[in-house]
Amino acid sequence: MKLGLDARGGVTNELLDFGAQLGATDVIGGGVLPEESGYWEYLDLLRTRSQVEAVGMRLFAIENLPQHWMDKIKLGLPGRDEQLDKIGKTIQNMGAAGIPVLGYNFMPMRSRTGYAWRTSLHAHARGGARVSSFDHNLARTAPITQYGEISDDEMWANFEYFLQAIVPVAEQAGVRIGVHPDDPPISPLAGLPRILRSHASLQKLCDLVPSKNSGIEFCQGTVAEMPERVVDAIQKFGKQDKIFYVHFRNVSGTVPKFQETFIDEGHVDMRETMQAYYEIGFDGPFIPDHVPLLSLRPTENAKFASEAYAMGYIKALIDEVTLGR
Ligand SMILES: [Mn+2]
Repeated sequence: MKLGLDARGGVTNELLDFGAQLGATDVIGGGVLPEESGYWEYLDLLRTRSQVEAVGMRLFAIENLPQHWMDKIKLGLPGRDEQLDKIGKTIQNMGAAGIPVLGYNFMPMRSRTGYAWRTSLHAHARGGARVSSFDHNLARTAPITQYGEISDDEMWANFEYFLQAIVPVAEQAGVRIGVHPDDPPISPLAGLPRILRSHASLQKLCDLVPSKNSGIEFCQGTVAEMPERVVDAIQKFGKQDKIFYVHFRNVSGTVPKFQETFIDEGHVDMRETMQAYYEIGFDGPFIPDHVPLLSLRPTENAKFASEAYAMGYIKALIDEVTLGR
């Protein structure tokens, strides 16, 4: 089990030094450019890997394809086959460049602040640190989007179409693709279904197009927003080798209403979950996710401090569980 660095916003040398100094060994990267072509070039991917390895870490995964590379696939619109071809090209290029995992999602909407759909960005964790929250009562009146209302069955059919096209490419390229559960795990929102919202739906994904190259980007925070027990999901999917890497964060409450918290103040016992990963033989990286923003200035420094708190906590749990200290 390894400490990972969250470089999803872009791999920079400053961030890599920060991660290496905190003891991270693996990087979850993102922000590979350019985006206009609809796929990533081999050489851009290889250079990102080389940049990470230059500081002694490993580029474990690239997380998230730009939403406009996948929107037609997700919504079943004309033009989806062209998008599928380009995603296949990205996966082939990742394999050639030696990047083993692609993290993606099948969430139909992306807001200005990201895929996680939140009703407030100004909730407070301990001491007034800023976090986001979700209250379904506030979201029930969300206007239907330009895509109208789509059923669960249609969305599953779109997902199956995606997997049938892409999983064989991933197998051929030696790349594993892991999907993030829908955050928040509740459906529909604004008329659009959110299909990966329970342990049963994650199992359905695993069984739909079965492959050792298709699994889960296990966002423990999102799983903790589901009413079921997090430890049960770790055991269930860990034993099937479906957990590719982990977003290790905590929340308070489950759908229909929850808020994000510091790693050590939500409703999930993080020590117990770390023990569960260890016992099922999980060997991948853990990265922080949605860390509460500390009230420091400038905000750029606060972001580093907020990440560092979570990373130190994760490393201490890994050391305690694996080394007994
Ligand atoms: Mn996540």
